[in-house]
Amino acid sequence: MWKLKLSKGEDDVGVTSVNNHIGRQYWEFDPCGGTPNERSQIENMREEFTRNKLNVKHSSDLLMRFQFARERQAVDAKHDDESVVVNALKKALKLYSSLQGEDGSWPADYGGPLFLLPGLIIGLHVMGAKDTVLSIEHKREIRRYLYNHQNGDGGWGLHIEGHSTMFCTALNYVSLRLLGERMDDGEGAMTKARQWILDHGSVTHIPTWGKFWLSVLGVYEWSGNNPLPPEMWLLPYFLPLHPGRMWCHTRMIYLPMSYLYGKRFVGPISSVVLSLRRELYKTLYHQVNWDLARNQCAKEDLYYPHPIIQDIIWGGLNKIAEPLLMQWPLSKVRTKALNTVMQHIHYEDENTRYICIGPVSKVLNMLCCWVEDPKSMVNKLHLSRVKDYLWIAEDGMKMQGYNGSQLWDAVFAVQAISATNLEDEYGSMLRKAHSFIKSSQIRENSSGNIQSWYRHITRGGWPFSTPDNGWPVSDCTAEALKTVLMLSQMPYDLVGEAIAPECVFDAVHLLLTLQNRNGGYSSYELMRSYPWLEMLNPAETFGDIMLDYQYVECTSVVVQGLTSFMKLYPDHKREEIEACVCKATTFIENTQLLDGSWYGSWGICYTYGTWFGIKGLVAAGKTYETSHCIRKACAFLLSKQLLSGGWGESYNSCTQKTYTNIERNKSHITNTSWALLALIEAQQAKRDRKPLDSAAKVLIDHQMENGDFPQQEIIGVFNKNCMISYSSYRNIFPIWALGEYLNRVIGK
Ligand code: LAN
Repeated sequence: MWKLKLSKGEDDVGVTSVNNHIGRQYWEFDPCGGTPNERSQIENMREEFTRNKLNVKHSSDLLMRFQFARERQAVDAKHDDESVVVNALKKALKLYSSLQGEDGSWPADYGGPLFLLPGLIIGLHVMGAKDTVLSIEHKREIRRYLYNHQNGDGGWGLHIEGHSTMFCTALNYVSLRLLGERMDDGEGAMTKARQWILDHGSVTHIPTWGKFWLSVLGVYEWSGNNPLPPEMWLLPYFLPLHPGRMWCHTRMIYLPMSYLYGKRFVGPISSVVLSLRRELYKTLYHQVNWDLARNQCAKEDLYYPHPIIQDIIWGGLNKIAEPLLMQWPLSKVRTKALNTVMQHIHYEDENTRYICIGPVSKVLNMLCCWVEDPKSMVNKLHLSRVKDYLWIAEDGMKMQGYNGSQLWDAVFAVQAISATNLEDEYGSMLRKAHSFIKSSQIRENSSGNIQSWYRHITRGGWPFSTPDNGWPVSDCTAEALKTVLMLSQMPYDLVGEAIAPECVFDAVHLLLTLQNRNGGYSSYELMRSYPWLEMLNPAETFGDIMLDYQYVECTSVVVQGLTSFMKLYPDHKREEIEACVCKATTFIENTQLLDGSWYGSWGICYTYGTWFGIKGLVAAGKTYETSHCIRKACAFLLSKQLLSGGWGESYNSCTQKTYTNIERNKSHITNTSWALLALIEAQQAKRDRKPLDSAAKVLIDHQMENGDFPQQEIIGVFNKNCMISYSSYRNIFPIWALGEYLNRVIGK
């Protein structure tokens, strides 16, 4: 049976951690684990998922929840004469406390995208490490996952709820082949997938990231790729297109990509590779027109079509620069560039303890290290961190979008629990979470002269996952700051020792250095270049990837964090903080859209953005009476309330940039909670309580017997077009919203 391991690291010899692995989560297979009855219960969950796979795409994280339920006492709801809301909350808190790990975090599934596993499988296959890292059980669960998320038409979407794309269909088909599946399975899944690929123009029409992976594997030619010159890293920093100025995720992905491209690296040509060359094309492999294929892309994948200027630039680089750089004497420049790139890769690996900033760069860096030196010790360290990205639920084993969402979920959870005002009963949850949050802060800057590695300071920041990841995020830092300050005001007996003031000051310092000139906050770093750089975004499937743009979410949370800090430490950097908050508030006001909403970039979508918009303005001291922005925002939210009393926003809102309801006007508990929280914050109760009452009723009606809430449609997003799971939100946000409702609406 699969078992989730929390905060463990002793098995991985040589793997280091800055906080003794607190918050690390990974799955291990124990052949003797569980009773036969338990194993058959899990099998039933899996069968149930597969039976329903075309209707419900989102798994409910049942394996983790099953394990925790087994380890804790069974939860039975208390029925007494307390009000319905208090009862619902107590049940919800009790259930959620049973889902908290010993380390104080709430482990949860952070899957959703379907382009991540293929990178890992291709990478491990090329390195010859597939069988070392993936046991038979891993492979079985990965196959289960891939089949479970195949669409009815035979293809795979960019994420679990998306329409079929060439990118994910071709890469997942290839993954299944590398995992030993046969090409021809009659009328089966593989045949259908291959038919989908051939019907949509074959893999010559896969987007650039797909072309890249297939080239590494040896089933596509490098000449069919647009250039990714590593020499970019040798350019002077003042140029706006220097990679050091790009969004850190894009930079850290194009870094290893440029290494493999610069080397034209191709993995070993095996029989399955040769067979794939026949399976994936409509013509013979040696007859493919690679130059034409460079710019081909299936329409299903085309979210961000290339502007003409890109075709001109890539064409020029491809025809003129590349041939020169591959030959003496300019090949010396190439060698130098490749060396520089490799140094940056090692720097990132060491400073993230081989986790790397994200799932794509993790696999690419690992592959580059292996290409550089297959015998190096570094390979082992990289392989030990692969499991940090793998998660298993009833739909099978997936690769997550990050090494978890540990810190982010914990800070929201603490705020949700506190909002209920029932902490006396659930104080132990807060105490454990408190210590978890304190030990997740990043205590040091990255090594060496950080500027030469294009790194911002990191000391005092909080990451999205664990401090071993080493990359603080502005809103994670501010959300954590707010949370530890709130906890520091609570009784020691209830929540334990308050955070040390130096740690708080470091966080504030970091936040002050992260403000952009016009007041807004980006995700990880300052916005280092100009928006026109987006014209050079080569990834057809993702929007807004070139720069670390400014976001209402990040800006709002910083305003909230700094204003709560000022209340407790009125003398510390007072003027600086006031100026910062003032500029940030203006940024929030200026980015409100005409209809009164804000576009949320990391949650779906206008309900999420508007919740942050309102919260930020309220934290800055604005009210419904004094701010027309808040008035407009309330009117916007009320206009989107469904007849049922809830809100339910489809992920099409993010891609299409217009508010769209989920099909059949279904309400979604997370959207409903965000809207309810926003309206309460804007003191809707003083004006008209009815919309709040009906929203609260929707939440309560959705609650299940055991206090849990159902997993509904996917609720997170990135780069406009890819959705991602936040599996704790189904508990956190109904608790938070009902808690506020209890204390600020009913209690009034
Ligand atoms: C995340 C996850 C967390 C998220 C929030 C903190 C919620 C947000 O408020 C700021 C941005 C951030 C940190 C974020 C950025 C983009 C990430 C890292 C992700 C959505 C998780 C996965 C995604 C990453 C870019 C995936 C790799 C793929 C690419 C297309 C570049």
